[in-house]
Amino acid sequence: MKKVITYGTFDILHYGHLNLLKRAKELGDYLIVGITGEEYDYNRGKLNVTEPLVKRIENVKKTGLADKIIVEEYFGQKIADIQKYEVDIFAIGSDWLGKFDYLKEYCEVVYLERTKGISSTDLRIYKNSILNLGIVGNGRIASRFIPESKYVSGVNIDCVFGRNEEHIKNFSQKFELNNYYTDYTKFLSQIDAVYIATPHNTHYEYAKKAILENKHVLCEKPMVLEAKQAEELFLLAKKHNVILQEAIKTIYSPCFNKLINIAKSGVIGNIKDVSATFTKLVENKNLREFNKSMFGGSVTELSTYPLCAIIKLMGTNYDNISFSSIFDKETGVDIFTKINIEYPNAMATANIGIGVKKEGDLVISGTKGYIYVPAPWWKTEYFEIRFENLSQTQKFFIKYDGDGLRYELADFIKAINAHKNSYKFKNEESICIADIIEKFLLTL
Ligand code: C2G
Repeated sequence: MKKVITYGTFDILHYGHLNLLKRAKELGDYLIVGITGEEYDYNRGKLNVTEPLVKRIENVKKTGLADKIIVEEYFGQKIADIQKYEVDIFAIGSDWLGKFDYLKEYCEVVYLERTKGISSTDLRIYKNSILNLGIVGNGRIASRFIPESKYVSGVNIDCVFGRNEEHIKNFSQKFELNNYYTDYTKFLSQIDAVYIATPHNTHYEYAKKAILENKHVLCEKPMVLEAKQAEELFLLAKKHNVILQEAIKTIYSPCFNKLINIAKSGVIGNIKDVSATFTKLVENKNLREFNKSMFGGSVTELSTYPLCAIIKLMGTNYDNISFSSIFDKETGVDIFTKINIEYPNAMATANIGIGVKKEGDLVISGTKGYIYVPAPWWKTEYFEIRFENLSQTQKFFIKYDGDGLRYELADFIKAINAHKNSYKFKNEESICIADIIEKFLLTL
Protein backbone atom coordinates (compact mmCIF):
# COMPACT_ATOMS: atom_id res chain seq x y z
CA MET A 1 0.00 0.00 0.00
CA LYS A 2 1.35 3.42 -1.02
CA LYS A 3 0.90 6.03 1.70
CA VAL A 4 0.75 9.75 0.92
CA ILE A 5 0.86 12.58 3.45
CA THR A 6 0.03 16.26 3.03
CA TYR A 7 -0.30 19.20 5.40
CA GLY A 8 -2.13 22.49 5.54
CA THR A 9 -4.22 24.90 7.56
CA PHE A 10 -7.26 24.35 5.33
CA ASP A 11 -8.94 27.48 6.61
CA ILE A 12 -12.12 28.44 4.70
CA LEU A 13 -11.78 25.24 2.65
CA HIS A 14 -11.85 26.12 -1.02
CA TYR A 15 -11.46 24.65 -4.47
CA GLY A 16 -7.65 25.02 -4.36
CA HIS A 17 -7.52 22.86 -1.20
CA LEU A 18 -9.89 20.25 -2.63
CA ASN A 19 -7.91 20.04 -5.82
CA LEU A 20 -4.72 19.54 -3.83
CA LEU A 21 -6.22 16.81 -1.66
CA LYS A 22 -7.68 15.04 -4.68
CA ARG A 23 -4.36 14.92 -6.53
CA ALA A 24 -2.47 13.94 -3.38
CA LYS A 25 -4.87 11.04 -2.88
CA GLU A 26 -4.35 9.94 -6.50
CA LEU A 27 -0.61 9.60 -5.88
CA GLY A 28 -1.19 6.53 -3.70
CA ASP A 29 -3.73 4.34 -1.93
CA TYR A 30 -3.96 5.95 1.49
CA LEU A 31 -4.01 9.68 2.29
CA ILE A 32 -2.98 11.18 5.62
CA VAL A 33 -3.83 14.85 6.08
CA GLY A 34 -1.98 16.87 8.70
CA ILE A 35 -3.97 19.90 9.81
CA THR A 36 -2.05 22.68 11.53
CA GLY A 37 -2.85 23.26 15.18
CA GLU A 38 -3.46 26.80 16.42
CA GLU A 39 -0.20 27.05 18.34
CA TYR A 40 1.81 25.72 15.41
CA ASP A 41 0.22 28.28 13.09
CA TYR A 42 1.06 30.99 15.60
CA ASN A 43 4.65 29.77 15.84
CA ARG A 44 5.14 29.71 12.08
CA GLY A 45 3.65 33.19 11.81
CA LYS A 46 0.44 32.31 9.98
CA LEU A 47 -2.04 35.12 10.57
CA ASN A 48 -5.82 35.59 10.35
CA VAL A 49 -6.80 31.91 10.52
CA THR A 50 -10.54 32.30 10.98
CA GLU A 51 -11.83 28.80 11.67
CA PRO A 52 -10.98 26.81 14.80
CA LEU A 53 -9.09 23.53 14.44
CA VAL A 54 -12.20 21.38 15.01
CA LYS A 55 -14.05 23.13 12.21
CA ARG A 56 -11.10 22.75 9.82
CA ILE A 57 -10.83 19.04 10.69
CA GLU A 58 -14.56 18.64 10.11
CA ASN A 59 -14.33 20.31 6.69
CA VAL A 60 -11.44 18.10 5.54
CA LYS A 61 -13.31 15.04 6.85
CA LYS A 62 -16.36 16.04 4.80
CA THR A 63 -14.34 15.90 1.56
CA GLY A 64 -14.14 12.13 2.01
CA LEU A 65 -10.58 12.22 0.66
CA ALA A 66 -8.61 11.74 3.87
CA ASP A 67 -8.11 8.21 5.21
CA LYS A 68 -6.55 9.61 8.35
CA ILE A 69 -6.42 13.10 9.82
CA ILE A 70 -3.71 14.18 12.25
CA VAL A 71 -2.85 17.50 13.87
CA GLU A 72 0.48 19.20 13.14
CA GLU A 73 1.76 20.69 16.35
CA TYR A 74 5.48 21.47 16.03
CA PHE A 75 8.36 22.12 13.64
CA GLY A 76 9.99 18.83 12.71
CA GLN A 77 6.80 16.84 13.17
CA LYS A 78 6.69 16.07 9.45
CA ILE A 79 9.84 13.93 9.79
CA ALA A 80 8.37 12.10 12.78
CA ASP A 81 5.03 11.51 11.00
CA ILE A 82 6.64 10.20 7.83
CA GLN A 83 8.61 7.66 9.85
CA LYS A 84 5.80 6.78 12.24
CA TYR A 85 3.21 6.17 9.52
CA GLU A 86 5.74 4.71 7.04
CA VAL A 87 4.82 7.27 4.43
CA ASP A 88 5.98 6.85 0.81
CA ILE A 89 5.13 10.27 -0.61
CA PHE A 90 4.99 13.74 0.89
CA ALA A 91 2.83 16.03 -1.29
CA ILE A 92 2.39 19.79 -0.99
CA GLY A 93 1.40 22.74 -3.24
CA SER A 94 3.99 24.27 -5.54
CA ASP A 95 3.88 27.54 -3.58
CA TRP A 96 6.24 25.67 -1.23
CA LEU A 97 8.58 24.59 -4.03
CA GLY A 98 11.96 23.57 -2.62
CA LYS A 99 10.98 24.30 0.99
CA PHE A 100 10.45 20.64 1.87
CA ASP A 101 13.36 19.13 -0.02
CA TYR A 102 14.85 18.18 3.36
CA LEU A 103 12.17 15.47 3.56
CA LYS A 104 13.70 13.67 0.54
CA GLU A 105 15.90 11.86 3.03
CA TYR A 106 12.77 10.15 4.39
CA CYS A 107 10.38 9.72 1.43
CA GLU A 108 9.55 10.95 -2.06
CA VAL A 109 8.63 14.65 -2.17
CA VAL A 110 6.08 15.83 -4.73
CA TYR A 111 5.15 19.48 -5.35
CA LEU A 112 1.71 19.66 -6.95
CA GLU A 113 0.90 22.74 -8.97
CA ARG A 114 -1.14 25.15 -6.87
CA THR A 115 -4.60 25.97 -8.20
CA LYS A 116 -4.67 29.33 -9.88
CA GLY A 117 -7.64 31.61 -10.10
CA ILE A 118 -9.85 30.67 -7.17
CA SER A 119 -12.78 32.92 -7.83
CA SER A 120 -13.87 34.77 -4.73
CA THR A 121 -17.44 34.65 -6.00
CA ASP A 122 -17.33 30.85 -5.56
CA LEU A 123 -16.51 31.45 -1.94
CA ARG A 124 -19.00 34.08 -0.95
CA ILE A 125 -21.01 31.48 0.89
CA TYR A 126 -18.60 32.25 3.72
CA LYS A 127 -19.18 35.30 5.87
CA ASN A 128 -15.66 36.57 5.47
CA SER A 129 -14.91 35.32 2.01
CA ILE A 130 -11.49 35.13 0.46
CA LEU A 131 -10.22 38.45 -0.81
CA ASN A 132 -8.96 38.53 -4.39
CA LEU A 133 -6.01 40.88 -4.28
CA GLY A 134 -4.18 42.18 -7.35
CA ILE A 135 -0.61 43.46 -7.32
CA VAL A 136 0.23 46.79 -8.92
CA GLY A 137 3.90 46.72 -9.89
CA ASN A 138 6.46 44.00 -10.23
CA GLY A 139 9.48 45.41 -8.44
CA ARG A 140 11.47 44.45 -5.34
CA ILE A 141 8.77 45.03 -2.75
CA ALA A 142 6.07 43.25 -4.77
CA SER A 143 8.39 40.23 -5.00
CA ARG A 144 8.72 40.17 -1.22
CA PHE A 145 5.01 40.67 -0.65
CA ILE A 146 3.72 37.58 -2.48
CA PRO A 147 5.70 34.99 -0.45
CA GLU A 148 4.57 36.78 2.73
CA SER A 149 0.92 36.63 1.67
CA LYS A 150 0.86 32.86 1.98
CA TYR A 151 1.15 33.32 5.74
CA VAL A 152 -2.13 35.23 5.78
CA SER A 153 -5.36 33.31 5.66
CA GLY A 154 -8.28 34.68 3.61
CA VAL A 155 -6.44 36.18 0.66
CA ASN A 156 -5.82 34.99 -2.87
CA ILE A 157 -3.34 36.70 -5.18
CA ASP A 158 -3.72 35.76 -8.81
CA CYS A 159 -2.95 38.75 -10.97
CA VAL A 160 -0.49 41.55 -11.48
CA PHE A 161 -0.66 44.86 -13.30
CA GLY A 162 2.34 46.58 -14.87
CA ARG A 163 3.27 48.68 -17.86
CA ASN A 164 5.94 46.38 -19.27
CA GLU A 165 4.29 43.23 -20.60
CA GLU A 166 7.45 41.13 -20.63
CA HIS A 167 8.29 42.04 -17.02
CA ILE A 168 4.83 41.24 -15.66
CA LYS A 169 4.66 38.05 -17.69
CA ASN A 170 7.92 36.90 -16.08
CA PHE A 171 6.66 38.04 -12.69
CA SER A 172 3.39 36.12 -13.03
CA GLN A 173 5.27 32.97 -14.08
CA LYS A 174 7.71 33.28 -11.19
CA PHE A 175 4.92 33.63 -8.63
CA GLU A 176 2.46 31.30 -10.37
CA LEU A 177 -0.16 34.00 -10.96
CA ASN A 178 -3.03 33.27 -13.29
CA ASN A 179 -3.14 36.61 -15.10
CA TYR A 180 -1.16 39.71 -15.91
CA TYR A 181 -2.54 42.96 -17.28
CA THR A 182 -1.17 46.10 -18.88
CA ASP A 183 -4.67 47.60 -18.88
CA TYR A 184 -5.40 48.97 -15.40
CA THR A 185 -9.19 49.16 -15.81
CA LYS A 186 -9.38 45.55 -17.00
CA PHE A 187 -7.12 44.49 -14.14
CA LEU A 188 -9.32 46.27 -11.59
CA SER A 189 -12.42 44.54 -12.93
CA GLN A 190 -10.94 41.16 -11.94
CA ILE A 191 -10.24 41.85 -8.26
CA ASP A 192 -11.62 43.06 -4.91
CA ALA A 193 -8.54 44.95 -3.72
CA VAL A 194 -5.11 46.18 -4.82
CA TYR A 195 -1.69 46.27 -3.26
CA ILE A 196 0.19 49.20 -4.81
CA ALA A 197 3.95 48.65 -4.94
CA THR A 198 5.08 51.05 -7.68
CA PRO A 199 7.40 54.11 -7.43
CA HIS A 200 6.15 56.74 -4.93
CA ASN A 201 5.02 59.34 -7.45
CA THR A 202 2.61 56.91 -9.13
CA HIS A 203 0.75 55.83 -5.96
CA TYR A 204 -1.81 58.64 -5.98
CA GLU A 205 -3.14 57.95 -9.49
CA TYR A 206 -3.29 54.17 -9.06
CA ALA A 207 -4.96 54.46 -5.65
CA LYS A 208 -7.49 57.02 -6.86
CA LYS A 209 -8.51 54.97 -9.90
CA ALA A 210 -8.88 51.84 -7.76
CA ILE A 211 -11.05 53.62 -5.20
CA LEU A 212 -13.24 55.07 -7.95
CA GLU A 213 -13.82 51.48 -9.08
CA ASN A 214 -14.81 50.57 -5.50
CA LYS A 215 -11.67 48.53 -4.78
CA HIS A 216 -9.93 48.42 -1.41
CA VAL A 217 -6.40 49.79 -1.47
CA LEU A 218 -3.29 48.79 0.44
CA CYS A 219 -0.63 51.25 -0.68
CA GLU A 220 3.12 51.09 -0.11
CA LYS A 221 4.68 53.89 1.89
CA PRO A 222 4.94 56.78 1.37
CA MET A 223 1.35 56.55 0.22
CA VAL A 224 1.49 60.01 -1.34
CA LEU A 225 3.86 62.98 -1.29
CA GLU A 226 1.34 65.73 -0.47
CA ALA A 227 -1.07 66.11 2.45
CA LYS A 228 -3.98 67.21 0.29
CA GLN A 229 -3.64 64.05 -1.84
CA ALA A 230 -3.84 61.88 1.29
CA GLU A 231 -6.88 63.84 2.53
CA GLU A 232 -8.58 63.50 -0.83
CA LEU A 233 -7.95 59.74 -1.04
CA PHE A 234 -9.27 59.06 2.47
CA LEU A 235 -12.41 61.10 1.74
CA LEU A 236 -12.88 59.29 -1.55
CA ALA A 237 -12.40 55.89 0.14
CA LYS A 238 -15.07 56.81 2.68
CA LYS A 239 -17.44 57.88 -0.07
CA HIS A 240 -16.90 54.62 -1.97
CA ASN A 241 -17.12 52.54 1.17
CA VAL A 242 -13.70 50.94 0.73
CA ILE A 243 -10.63 50.60 2.93
CA LEU A 244 -7.54 52.66 2.14
CA GLN A 245 -4.49 51.72 4.19
CA GLU A 246 -0.88 52.88 4.03
CA ALA A 247 1.36 49.85 4.16
CA ILE A 248 3.81 50.47 6.99
CA LYS A 249 4.75 47.04 8.24
CA THR A 250 6.12 48.23 11.61
CA ILE A 251 2.83 49.81 12.69
CA TYR A 252 0.92 46.54 12.36
CA SER A 253 3.49 44.30 14.05
CA PRO A 254 2.65 42.93 17.52
CA CYS A 255 5.80 44.00 19.39
CA PHE A 256 5.67 47.58 18.07
CA ASN A 257 2.08 47.83 19.30
CA LYS A 258 3.05 46.59 22.72
CA LEU A 259 5.93 49.07 22.78
CA ILE A 260 3.64 52.01 22.00
CA ASN A 261 1.08 50.94 24.60
CA ILE A 262 3.73 50.57 27.30
CA ALA A 263 5.39 53.88 26.43
CA LYS A 264 2.02 55.67 26.54
CA SER A 265 1.08 54.06 29.85
CA GLY A 266 3.28 56.44 31.83
CA VAL A 267 5.76 53.82 32.99
CA ILE A 268 8.68 56.09 31.93
CA GLY A 269 6.85 59.22 33.07
CA ASN A 270 6.06 61.94 30.54
CA ILE A 271 7.66 61.35 27.17
CA LYS A 272 10.01 64.24 26.45
CA ASP A 273 12.17 63.06 23.59
CA VAL A 274 12.03 60.45 20.83
CA SER A 275 15.02 59.64 18.68
CA ALA A 276 14.47 57.20 15.83
CA THR A 277 17.02 56.23 13.21
CA PHE A 278 16.67 54.26 10.01
CA THR A 279 19.54 54.08 7.52
CA LYS A 280 19.85 51.70 4.60
CA LEU A 281 22.89 52.09 2.38
CA VAL A 282 21.94 51.97 -1.27
CA GLU A 283 25.09 51.20 -3.25
CA ASN A 284 23.69 51.34 -6.78
CA LYS A 285 23.13 54.93 -7.86
CA ASN A 286 21.08 53.78 -10.86
CA LEU A 287 18.26 52.72 -8.57
CA ARG A 288 15.11 54.76 -7.98
CA GLU A 289 16.39 55.76 -4.51
CA PHE A 290 19.01 57.98 -6.20
CA ASN A 291 16.74 59.31 -8.93
CA LYS A 292 15.67 62.86 -8.13
CA SER A 293 12.97 62.99 -10.81
CA MET A 294 11.40 59.87 -9.27
CA PHE A 295 11.44 61.48 -5.81
CA GLY A 296 14.41 59.49 -4.57
CA GLY A 297 16.33 60.37 -1.40
CA SER A 298 16.45 59.44 2.27
CA VAL A 299 13.31 61.28 3.38
CA THR A 300 10.95 59.97 0.70
CA GLU A 301 12.43 56.50 0.93
CA LEU A 302 12.78 55.95 4.67
CA SER A 303 11.29 58.70 6.84
CA THR A 304 7.89 57.00 7.13
CA TYR A 305 9.28 54.55 9.69
CA PRO A 306 10.79 56.99 12.21
CA LEU A 307 7.94 59.43 11.64
CA CYS A 308 5.34 56.78 12.41
CA ALA A 309 7.05 56.00 15.72
CA ILE A 310 7.29 59.71 16.60
CA ILE A 311 3.69 60.43 15.64
CA LYS A 312 2.33 57.39 17.48
CA LEU A 313 4.17 58.51 20.61
CA MET A 314 3.92 62.31 20.43
CA GLY A 315 0.90 62.95 18.22
CA THR A 316 0.34 65.03 15.10
CA ASN A 317 0.20 68.47 16.77
CA TYR A 318 3.77 69.68 16.71
CA ASP A 319 4.84 73.33 16.90
CA ASN A 320 7.82 73.34 14.58
CA ILE A 321 9.69 71.18 12.15
CA SER A 322 13.11 71.60 10.53
CA PHE A 323 15.31 69.53 8.24
CA SER A 324 19.11 69.33 7.94
CA SER A 325 20.44 67.30 5.03
CA ILE A 326 23.59 66.14 3.32
CA PHE A 327 23.11 65.83 -0.43
CA ASP A 328 24.76 63.59 -3.01
CA LYS A 329 26.79 65.82 -5.35
CA GLU A 330 26.14 63.65 -8.40
CA THR A 331 22.41 63.00 -8.16
CA GLY A 332 21.25 65.80 -5.88
CA VAL A 333 19.22 63.53 -3.55
CA ASP A 334 19.53 63.76 0.25
CA ILE A 335 21.75 60.92 1.45
CA PHE A 336 21.29 61.77 5.12
CA THR A 337 18.67 63.92 6.82
CA LYS A 338 17.82 64.87 10.37
CA ILE A 339 14.22 65.87 10.93
CA ASN A 340 13.83 67.86 14.14
CA ILE A 341 10.32 68.19 15.48
CA GLU A 342 9.39 70.46 18.38
CA TYR A 343 6.33 69.67 20.45
CA PRO A 344 5.04 71.76 23.36
CA ASN A 345 7.66 71.02 26.02
CA ALA A 346 9.01 67.94 24.18
CA MET A 347 10.97 67.08 21.06
CA ALA A 348 11.77 64.36 18.56
CA THR A 349 14.39 63.57 15.95
CA ALA A 350 14.25 61.27 12.95
CA ASN A 351 17.58 60.33 11.34
CA ILE A 352 17.38 58.75 7.92
CA GLY A 353 20.04 57.88 5.41
CA ILE A 354 20.59 56.04 2.16
CA GLY A 355 24.23 57.14 1.93
CA VAL A 356 25.30 57.40 5.59
CA LYS A 357 25.17 54.54 8.08
CA LYS A 358 24.13 55.06 11.70
CA GLU A 359 22.97 52.83 14.55
CA GLY A 360 19.32 52.08 13.77
CA ASP A 361 17.82 52.29 17.22
CA LEU A 362 14.84 53.97 18.82
CA VAL A 363 15.09 55.73 22.18
CA ILE A 364 12.00 57.04 23.96
CA SER A 365 13.00 59.28 26.85
CA GLY A 366 10.72 60.11 29.72
CA THR A 367 10.84 61.88 33.07
CA LYS A 368 11.14 58.60 34.99
CA GLY A 369 13.13 56.41 32.61
CA TYR A 370 13.56 55.48 28.97
CA ILE A 371 12.75 52.73 26.50
CA TYR A 372 15.51 51.37 24.34
CA VAL A 373 14.71 49.49 21.14
CA PRO A 374 17.85 48.11 19.46
CA ALA A 375 18.42 48.07 15.69
CA PRO A 376 16.56 47.24 13.58
CA TRP A 377 13.82 48.77 15.76
CA TRP A 378 11.41 48.96 12.78
CA LYS A 379 11.34 45.15 12.77
CA THR A 380 10.40 45.41 16.41
CA GLU A 381 10.78 42.30 18.50
CA TYR A 382 12.76 43.31 21.56
CA PHE A 383 12.92 46.33 23.84
CA GLU A 384 13.99 47.31 27.33
CA ILE A 385 12.52 49.74 29.83
CA ARG A 386 15.42 51.24 31.75
CA PHE A 387 15.55 53.37 34.87
CA GLU A 388 18.19 55.15 36.92
CA ASN A 389 18.29 52.01 39.03
CA LEU A 390 19.57 49.35 36.61
CA SER A 391 18.08 46.52 38.65
CA GLN A 392 14.60 47.73 37.62
CA THR A 393 15.22 47.07 33.91
CA GLN A 394 12.34 45.26 32.22
CA LYS A 395 12.81 43.28 29.00
CA PHE A 396 10.18 42.42 26.39
CA PHE A 397 10.23 40.11 23.41
CA ILE A 398 7.57 39.26 20.82
CA LYS A 399 8.83 37.72 17.63
CA TYR A 400 8.64 39.53 14.30
CA ASP A 401 7.79 37.01 11.63
CA GLY A 402 9.44 36.83 8.23
CA ASP A 403 9.58 40.05 6.30
CA GLY A 404 6.80 41.58 8.40
CA LEU A 405 4.68 42.42 5.34
CA ARG A 406 2.18 39.81 6.50
CA TYR A 407 1.11 42.09 9.39
CA GLU A 408 -0.06 44.97 7.20
CA LEU A 409 -1.89 42.51 4.95
CA ALA A 410 -3.55 40.73 7.88
CA ASP A 411 -4.80 44.05 9.29
CA PHE A 412 -5.94 45.17 5.84
CA ILE A 413 -8.14 42.07 5.55
CA LYS A 414 -9.44 42.55 9.10
CA ALA A 415 -10.29 46.17 8.27
CA ILE A 416 -12.16 45.14 5.13
CA ASN A 417 -14.17 42.54 7.02
CA ALA A 418 -14.89 44.99 9.86
CA HIS A 419 -15.69 47.84 7.40
CA LYS A 420 -13.41 50.23 9.27
CA ASN A 421 -9.74 51.18 9.24
CA SER A 422 -7.40 49.60 11.76
CA TYR A 423 -7.04 51.56 14.99
CA LYS A 424 -3.30 50.96 14.71
CA PHE A 425 -2.82 53.71 12.14
CA LYS A 426 -5.28 56.57 11.94
CA ASN A 427 -5.99 58.51 8.76
CA GLU A 428 -4.77 61.76 10.34
CA GLU A 429 -1.45 60.08 11.20
CA SER A 430 -1.00 59.00 7.58
CA ILE A 431 -1.92 62.52 6.42
CA CYS A 432 0.56 64.05 8.90
CA ILE A 433 3.40 61.94 7.45
CA ALA A 434 2.49 62.99 3.89
CA ASP A 435 2.48 66.60 5.08
CA ILE A 436 5.98 66.30 6.60
CA ILE A 437 7.35 64.74 3.41
CA GLU A 438 5.70 67.52 1.40
CA LYS A 439 7.27 70.16 3.69
CA PHE A 440 10.68 68.58 3.13
CA LEU A 441 10.24 68.45 -0.66
CA LEU A 442 9.30 72.15 -0.63
CA THR A 443 12.66 72.99 1.01
CA LEU A 444 14.58 71.53 -1.95
N1 C2G B 1 -3.10 25.15 -2.17
C1 C2G B 1 -3.24 24.98 -3.54
N2 C2G B 1 -3.83 25.97 -4.28
C2 C2G B 1 -4.28 27.09 -3.71
C3 C2G B 1 -4.17 27.27 -2.32
C4 C2G B 1 -3.57 26.27 -1.56
O1 C2G B 1 -2.81 23.97 -4.11
N3 C2G B 1 -4.83 28.04 -4.48
C5 C2G B 1 -2.44 24.09 -1.37
C6 C2G B 1 -1.21 24.55 -0.59
O2 C2G B 1 -0.08 24.63 -1.44
C7 C2G B 1 -1.09 23.48 0.46
C8 C2G B 1 -2.56 23.15 0.75
O3 C2G B 1 -3.32 23.63 -0.37
O4 C2G B 1 -0.45 22.35 -0.07
C9 C2G B 1 -3.05 23.76 2.04
O5 C2G B 1 -2.89 25.17 1.95
P1 C2G B 1 -3.02 26.08 3.28
O6 C2G B 1 -4.23 25.70 4.00
O7 C2G B 1 -2.82 27.49 2.86
O8 C2G B 1 -1.81 25.57 4.21
P2 C2G B 1 -0.30 26.04 4.15
O9 C2G B 1 -0.11 27.30 4.88
O10 C2G B 1 0.15 26.00 2.72
O11 C2G B 1 0.42 24.88 5.00
O12 C2G B 1 2.64 22.51 7.57
C10 C2G B 1 1.72 23.21 6.81
C11 C2G B 1 2.14 23.20 5.41
O13 C2G B 1 3.45 23.69 5.36
C12 C2G B 1 1.30 23.96 4.40
